[in-house]
Amino acid sequence: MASDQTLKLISATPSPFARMNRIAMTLKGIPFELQNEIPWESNTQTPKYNPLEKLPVLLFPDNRPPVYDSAHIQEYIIQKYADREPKLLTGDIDLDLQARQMQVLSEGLMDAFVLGFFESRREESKRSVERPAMFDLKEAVV
Ligand SMILES: N[C@@H](CCC(=O)N[C@@H](CS)C(=O)NCC(=O)O)C(=O)O
Repeated sequence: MASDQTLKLISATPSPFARMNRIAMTLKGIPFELQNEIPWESNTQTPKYNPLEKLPVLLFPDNRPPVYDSAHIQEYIIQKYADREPKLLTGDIDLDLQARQMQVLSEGLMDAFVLGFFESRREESKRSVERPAMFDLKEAVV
């Protein structure tokens, strides 16, 4: 149940970035309120909190500056709630380096996928003729 003390996550249901933070907060049992948005619609709140106008954004109940970018939010969750299981990282710097490497790679792939998704939805005449074939989702999905 949301209260004035609850963290709020600006999210979109299909967003793979927000999903990582939602899973982490849910696994750790951190109470939070979801504010679902469609980030490219005119009523999105993201420009108020993130100059890059992207979600997810984590909002604090005491009006501290919000945190944006899923990786930073994830790092905050892991460190702030380090005493809660599951730990999500091991505390071993070399093992955690591998986990973070995988995270960076996944985010890079998701960035490319999201950009490709928007490119594939543009009017045919406006789409880049040099776009990689993987950006044609019909081909990529099949
Ligand atoms: N690097 C960012 C990427 C976030 C991202 O691309 N979010 C998408 C939704 S899945 C978005 O808000 N796009 C809005 C836009 O590009 O205008 C992160 O990890 O938080």
